[in-house]
Amino acid sequence: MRKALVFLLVVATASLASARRKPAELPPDPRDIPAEAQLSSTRSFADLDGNGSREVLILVNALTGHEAARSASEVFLAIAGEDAGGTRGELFWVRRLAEATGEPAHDGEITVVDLDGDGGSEIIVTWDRSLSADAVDRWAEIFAVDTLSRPRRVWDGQWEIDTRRDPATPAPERQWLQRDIDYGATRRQAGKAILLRTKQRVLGGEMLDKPKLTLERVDVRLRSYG
Ligand SMILES: [Ca+2]
Ligand SMILES: [Ca+2]
Repeated sequence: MRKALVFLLVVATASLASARRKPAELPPDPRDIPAEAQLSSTRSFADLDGNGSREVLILVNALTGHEAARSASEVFLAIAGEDAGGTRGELFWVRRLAEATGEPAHDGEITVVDLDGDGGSEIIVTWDRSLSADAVDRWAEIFAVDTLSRPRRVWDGQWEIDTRRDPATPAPERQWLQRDIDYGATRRQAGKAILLRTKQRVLGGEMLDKPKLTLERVDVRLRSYG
C-alpha cells in the first residue's frame, strides 16, 4: 500500500515536470536506464538454465516520463550474463511488463527459486496493476528457463487483490485475497505441476473469522527434458 502511494506521488510529480516536453523513450537495456528514471532496481544471481554457471536477473521499476498514469511506469525484467573483467555481461532477454501485457505495471518484485529441484532456477515476477493508492491488483508470471534468450512462461494469474479500503469498490464487493506457492508440495511434483495456495481473508466486505484456504494444482512443464 505504502509503496503504491509513493509510486503514484512520484508519477504525479514527474507528470507535472514533464508536461511541456515530449518524453525520451527508455533504452531497451534496463542497465542503461538513467538513475533519475529508476524508482528501484534489483539484481539476483542464479543459475537459470542449469548449466552450472550463474546469470543475473535484473528487475527495474522505471518511470517512462509519459503523462498518462496507465503508461507512466514500466517494469523491466531481464536476464544478463555476469560482468567479468570490466566487461558487461551479455543481455539475453528483456520483458517490459506493461508493454507486454497492455496493463499498468509498477512495484515489480522478483523471486528466483528452483521449484522442482533440478538445479535450474525458475523466475516468479509479481507487479501491481492498480492505479489507485487505495487498492492492490497484483499479477504474477512464472517462467522456466531452458534457453536464456527464450524463457517459457508456464503460468500467469492474480497474485493479490486488496480492495478493503478502496472507495471505488462498493462495500459488499470488497475483498482481500493473496496467493503464494506451496514450495514443498511443488518440489514433490518434480517439474510436472505447481501447487498454488490462495488465502481469502476478506470477502463480501467482511473479514472472515478464519481465512479461506484453497489449494490449486496447475499442470506445467518446468523441464524441457524428462
Ligand atoms: Ca547458467
Ligand atoms: Ca528448476
